[in-house]
Amino acid sequence: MADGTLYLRPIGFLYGPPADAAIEDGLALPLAGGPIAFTAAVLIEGDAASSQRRLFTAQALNESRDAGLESVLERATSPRPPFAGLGLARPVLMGIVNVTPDSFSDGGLYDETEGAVSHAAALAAAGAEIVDIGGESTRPGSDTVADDEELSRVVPVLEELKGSPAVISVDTRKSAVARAAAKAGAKILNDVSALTYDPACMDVAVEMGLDVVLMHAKGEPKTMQDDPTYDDVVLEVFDYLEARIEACVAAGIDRARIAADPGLGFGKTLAHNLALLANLSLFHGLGVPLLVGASRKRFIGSVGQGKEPKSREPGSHAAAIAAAAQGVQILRVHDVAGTRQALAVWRAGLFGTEN
Ligand code: 7PJ
Repeated sequence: MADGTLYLRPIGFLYGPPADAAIEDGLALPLAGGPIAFTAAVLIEGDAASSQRRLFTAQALNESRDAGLESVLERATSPRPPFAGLGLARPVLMGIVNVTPDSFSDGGLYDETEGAVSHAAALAAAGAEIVDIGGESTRPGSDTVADDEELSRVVPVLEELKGSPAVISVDTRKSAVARAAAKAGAKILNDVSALTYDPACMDVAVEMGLDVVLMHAKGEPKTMQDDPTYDDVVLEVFDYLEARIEACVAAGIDRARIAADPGLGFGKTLAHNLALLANLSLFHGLGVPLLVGASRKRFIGSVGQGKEPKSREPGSHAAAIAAAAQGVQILRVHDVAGTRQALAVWRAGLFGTEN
């Protein structure tokens, strides 16, 4: 069956008791260890330039395991160890805390620090198991921020969050910020450049024992939305993330400390974002936990008529559900309480249990 590279896109999901029963009977396979099961998969053979797709039932996959298929099946179905100490059987929410004044600022102002700290505490209280602290805007069109400025925004916030019940993540591309953040208690380095913008980030992650989120982005924030093109966005993003995972493992980062993120909105058109969203299950073939950040992004406004970012919450909840329904383990969101409610009711409706 396998000559070229194989990609597996699980589809036909089962939730709750029928999932367990179907796995038991060989009619379904566990998605990243479960609790979701898949009853079929699209097997994609080839590369971004040219690929063929064939649909298989899980039963057929179970029966025809040649070497190439076996390895991708193993990665897509094996249980994931906890990430940054957090179990992944239910979606984990990462609450977003921006310490990025839009207007002129001296950085690290008392009000700004206190505002970020109390927002982080509120997100944790609302159910965020991770809070992600960022001092550099990487939105489309944004400029880079100097190391000192970013440090003065982020470090005082982290210092005050010591003892927080949530795991602290720092959203940065810079090794100096990552190192200072780790010293101030951050456990996760969330790098939208997948540790490429500042290669010394790799050493910091190894040295400080950080868990890392590797995100795909095409180009720099300043220009990334200037007509991004791909032959096949899904396969290209997959290949990139796979290469970055292997580079990190080769540099000494334990595979169990790595999560991967397709990077919605980072060098992607509306069509690219929707292709990624609709094919998230394929990324379980990376063999690591997945993180997705759709919250309030422009594509949600395009699909769902939301001009203002804050008006994009219902669409953001729906995107979180679309990701969770494909087994994505970590969701990066602004509205933790609202997303939590949406996910709880979605889960209740599919799994038939309260939690
Ligand atoms: C993401 C992020 C994302 C990860 C931002 C925004 C832009 N980190 N940092 N994934 N987005 N891992 O929140 O709109 O999607 S900043």
